[in-house]
Amino acid sequence: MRKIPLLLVALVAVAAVVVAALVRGPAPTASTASSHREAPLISEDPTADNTDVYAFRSPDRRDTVSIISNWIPAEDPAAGPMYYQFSTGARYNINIDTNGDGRANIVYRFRFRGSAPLAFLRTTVQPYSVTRITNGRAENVGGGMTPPNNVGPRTTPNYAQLARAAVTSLAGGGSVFAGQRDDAFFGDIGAIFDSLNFRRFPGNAGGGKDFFAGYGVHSIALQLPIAQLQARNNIIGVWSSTDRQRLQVRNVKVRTRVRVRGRLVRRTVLRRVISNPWVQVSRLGNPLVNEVLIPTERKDEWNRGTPLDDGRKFGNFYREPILAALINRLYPGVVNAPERNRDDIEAIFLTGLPNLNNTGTTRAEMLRLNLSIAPTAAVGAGNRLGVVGGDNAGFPNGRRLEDDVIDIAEKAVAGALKGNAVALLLGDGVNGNDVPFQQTFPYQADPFSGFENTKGQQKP
Ligand SMILES: [Ca+2]
Ligand SMILES: [Ca+2]
Ligand SMILES: [Ca+2]
Ligand SMILES: [Ca+2]
Repeated sequence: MRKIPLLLVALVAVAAVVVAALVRGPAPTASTASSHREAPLISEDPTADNTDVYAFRSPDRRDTVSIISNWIPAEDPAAGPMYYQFSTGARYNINIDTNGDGRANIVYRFRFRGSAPLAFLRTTVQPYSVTRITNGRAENVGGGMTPPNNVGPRTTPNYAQLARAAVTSLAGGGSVFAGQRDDAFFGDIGAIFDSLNFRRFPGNAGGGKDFFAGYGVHSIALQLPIAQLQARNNIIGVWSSTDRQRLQVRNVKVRTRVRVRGRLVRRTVLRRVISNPWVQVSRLGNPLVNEVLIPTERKDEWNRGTPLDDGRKFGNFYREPILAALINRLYPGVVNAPERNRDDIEAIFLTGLPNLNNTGTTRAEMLRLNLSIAPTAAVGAGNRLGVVGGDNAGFPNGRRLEDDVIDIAEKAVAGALKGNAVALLLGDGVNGNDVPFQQTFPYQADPFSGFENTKGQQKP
């Protein structure tokens, strides 16, 4: 009997190692930024790391909303032979709240299978399934195949055609795409993390270097009929999340009969119970929340939480943003960002803006989109500053690919909506994506090929 505790200790020790391995995932890659590598644990698990979420009314199909969620930060298109792919051990979720209570009414859940290797390359297609969970009721609504990653003209010729062929229909309406894309996010991360440095003053004067130019992401894109969502006041709240399975080993006391010297007697014994519950390891609604509003020691907790936790546990970080204090410390007497009572920041992220996309008094961090506001005529044609620039079809009313959320966030945190004129001069000098977006679903550009290897340059 004395051996059992030792065995259990050994098992728990092994389990702890396995849990650590499961939750941490594969080796880290070099990159940064919107929600790319923003928290300690998730930066060690890139295939589960949500980088950006977009939600906008589709300019070319106005009766639909497009929701795009990206994972795997800063994919170098030339990084073979193990090219990037969705994790087969993760659940990828797109969550939609349709009644403003901060809880998802509709979840689109994606599971991916492994890809068969092509000789020594791993860049063939990945099959996937889509489950739609409506108020807790799950139904399979289809699935498809990712296109391969864009390796180069000899391996993946006619890439645009390969990618287009990967768009498929969902049962009950809507379209879906999953696979590698050019990262639509843009920004001068190198300057920003150098203590909010600027290459040219004032910050919005251009001259920034787009860290993300030439890099890809793995993307899940949905296009859904607006009528199907039945959203209260036509406003939805959107976020994406990733789950992984944890290996849990517990010792449970059980009353049972055991044989002692030939006789059955009642004893309490320890029994090992092994389970594999799903746990959320990453989430993302609005851009830059975990990145700049939540302090580092709380970022992992934030990734495990729900939108309602933002009101309950993190509310002060919205009302007293650490970025405002940082701006004032780095540029004393210049910007004078208001540091307290930031009801404007709270409204943008937690309740929605009055007369635009407010969903009531429940404080929950979601990307809110008022679907009754008409989209711009074409993809990429909106004012990059969105609502701050007088264009209500853009961030923080949903988020379009062209919305310059770094400039908007810097201006907003510095007090643009509170009448601070200096705030309007802030920006990182990168005003748009390095390549044009597509005018049809799934909208983000085809990824650069590994053969092109043009990181930081324009496509030829
Ligand atoms: Ca992230
Ligand atoms: Ca709800
Ligand atoms: Ca890009
Ligand atoms: Ca910018």
